[in-house]
Amino acid sequence: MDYTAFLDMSPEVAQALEQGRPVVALESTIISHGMPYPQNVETALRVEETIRQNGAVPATIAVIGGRLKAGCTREEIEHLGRSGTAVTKASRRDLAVLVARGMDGATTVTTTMMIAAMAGIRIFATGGIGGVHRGATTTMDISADLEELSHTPVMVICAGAKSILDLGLTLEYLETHGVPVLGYGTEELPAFYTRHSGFKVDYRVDTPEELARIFRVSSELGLPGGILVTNPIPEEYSMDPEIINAAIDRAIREAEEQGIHGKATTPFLLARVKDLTGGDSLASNIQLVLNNAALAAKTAVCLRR
Ligand code: PSU
Ligand code: MN
Repeated sequence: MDYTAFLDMSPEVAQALEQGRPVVALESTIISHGMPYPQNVETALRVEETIRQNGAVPATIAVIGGRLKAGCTREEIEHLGRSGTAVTKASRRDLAVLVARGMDGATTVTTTMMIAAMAGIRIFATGGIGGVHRGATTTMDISADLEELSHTPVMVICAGAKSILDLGLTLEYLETHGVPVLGYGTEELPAFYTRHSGFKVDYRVDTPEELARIFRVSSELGLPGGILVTNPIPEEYSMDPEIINAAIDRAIREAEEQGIHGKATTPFLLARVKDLTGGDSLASNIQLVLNNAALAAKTAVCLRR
């Protein structure tokens, strides 16, 4: 197995890793499929800046012209944001075809974890992860993100999962597959736009030092999987649960009526929720990503010590 032939690290990321300096991975589906242009590009650049301000080097991950990129240039980020949904949303099953054909791909949590692990990056910040969809008992729609967390050793720092998903079943799935779910400063699983879901995380952790220690022990024990850190959206940016839940319920009904399925489901629901809440949800989304980037950078700094 020699994936290095397909992997391009930016000079800055390669040098940081070589010198043992902290690096944080970032996904690109959030750029191409998760937010509208130009807010997607602005946010991606602000997230990188936040990581730098907290002492780490950002590595935005994507597939560009069939190359696995660990560290995108400003131009590549602009290209991913401007092209939007014209860029293939790349999960694990897409990777070989995109590389073989020399295509572009916006990496999901799954493929960002894969490429981060190939590059030697251990900490990854994002907004929300995929999970078990509502109605999965008949549709079997379960995000590949959960499977990836069970076998790729990367710590994923997110704001929980959106209630477009069945959060209870998502936690059950993670438990079955041996993925620890940590709450940063909370015992409750945050629900992305809101700090509360009514579900408990496995453990509450209060410092980046402890997050780093848990990750290090997991590696030293030889555990194959990742660790999920759920970091609640800051109070001042959290949304009214009634407004957001009404928008989510309506988006799910529309998806069912229009027969949306497969990889289109998550982007459809995200876009509808954003439209139905008049852009308030986009503002919250941006803030929670910045919040996760800061925590990821601090954790990467501790992990290095
Ligand atoms: N959830 C969000 N925002 C996102 C995604 C999920 O709140 O941007 C994206 C992530 O890239 C995630 C992917 O990995 O959607 C999951 O897609 P699917 O459910 O098709 O596996
Ligand atoms: Mn799916």
